[in-house]
Amino acid sequence: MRTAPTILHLDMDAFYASVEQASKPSLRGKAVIVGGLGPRGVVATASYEARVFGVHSAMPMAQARRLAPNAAYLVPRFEVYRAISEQVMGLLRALSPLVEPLSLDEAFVDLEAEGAAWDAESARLTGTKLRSDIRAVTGLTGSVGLAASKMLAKIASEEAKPDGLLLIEPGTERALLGPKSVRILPGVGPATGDHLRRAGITTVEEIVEAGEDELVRLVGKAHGHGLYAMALAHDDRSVVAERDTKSVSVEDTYDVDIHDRVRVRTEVQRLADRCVRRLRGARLSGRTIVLKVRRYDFSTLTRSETLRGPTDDPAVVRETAARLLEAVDTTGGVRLLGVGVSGLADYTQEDLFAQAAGETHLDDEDTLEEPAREAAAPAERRWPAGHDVCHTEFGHGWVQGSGLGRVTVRFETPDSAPGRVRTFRTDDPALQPADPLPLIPAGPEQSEVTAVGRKASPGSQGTVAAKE
Ligand code: TTP
Ligand code: MG
Ligand code: MG
Repeated sequence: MRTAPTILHLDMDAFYASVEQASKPSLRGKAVIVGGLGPRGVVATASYEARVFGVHSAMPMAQARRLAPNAAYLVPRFEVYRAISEQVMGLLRALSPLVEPLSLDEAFVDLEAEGAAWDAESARLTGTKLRSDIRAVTGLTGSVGLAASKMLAKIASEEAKPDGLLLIEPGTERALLGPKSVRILPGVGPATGDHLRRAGITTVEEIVEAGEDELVRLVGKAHGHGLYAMALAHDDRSVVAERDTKSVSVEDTYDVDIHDRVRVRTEVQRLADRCVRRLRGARLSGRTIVLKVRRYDFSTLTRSETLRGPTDDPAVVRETAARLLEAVDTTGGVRLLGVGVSGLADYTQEDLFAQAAGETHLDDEDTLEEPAREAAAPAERRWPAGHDVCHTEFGHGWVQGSGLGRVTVRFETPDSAPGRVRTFRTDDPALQPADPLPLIPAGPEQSEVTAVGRKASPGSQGTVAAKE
């Protein structure tokens, strides 16, 4: 294990909810809950103000509504979270080539890789500067943990939350861990926690006291050794840049060229299913579906389509691959076919997104995986809570709620004062869905993008109309 606290762990504070508060001035300092609003929806996250009521991630939305009836309930805006995540990851990559993202809002960084830090003092300075850079670039807060191992760095950022930094000096790890609950150790969930408690072990210290043999006896060989090592603060895992897998794909080469178009289609479906099985096996999902075709003359084509969000749904991958195939001429015969998914995302996180989006028929338009829907949509317009809209007269705003043919919009922008609420008919032609606005007023290099974005929504009067 290294001797300097140069492994950094960053985790953004109440990430989705903070983004929503930064976007919507009227929600700052308020209880905000983001997640699926349909009957079986779950909470993705809650602002710290909402956590006071006991609301937390993965809780059924119905329960959250009972605990915090007056909170603002919003459907996630993934494209915004993803864009901000990219900004944050960019700041991390400027510190070191060794950045290991764990989810949209979280990553490990090895600060020693390129000399960003070498001892406690330089590590602290780097962590402090990172937090202020994140704030300047995104307008949001993230918490930083610094330690000599991944496990401790992550525990440190958790302890530092919200909006803090904690550095664990090498040599003090065991003193720090000792009195804490066993639940602080990675992999110790409620079940293991209960099991250990029944054996009289509630703190990390008590794990050490019980000894390795006793621990193996209690939780089995597989976990016992690891748990004991963690209790001693032994963790040698290194920071691994990126994921090993950037895409998941399968392909088949055929002994005899396939000429029959129907057979080609069937093969593509089969490959799509196999690809999804592999994707799911790796607990991943992805946004870009790739079809590869090698023809009789060895000419090889790849065609791809990027969906609006990550998927691991076999039906979606199959349909997309079939659509891609329609654009490929296979008349001379095919000797190889492949289907792949790239633009991979963390399944465990994105899966909850998928639920949040998929289960909310009425409120949620941000379906992750139906590019074809856009064409068919206009029949009945839907207004997901929290999503951006633009009104020809009142400018930019967001949907506060909808139902019974009415939609309520609050007109405000990230840099306006809290705005006013107005109600419209859901089919009011003056009201249109809009692109999200940047959280931080555009700097010189961004201004062009923003200008285009604003122009694209013709009636937008920006902040002027949103002010009371
Ligand atoms: P977390 O970092 O676990 O939580 P958080 O950023 O909301 O709050 P904290 O200050 O405690 O870090 O997750 C990051 C985002 O991932 C979160 O804002 C929403 C999403 N998410 C889910 O969709 N479902 C979940 O169960 C969890 C834990 C997170
Ligand atoms: Mg977080
Ligand atoms: Mg996180």
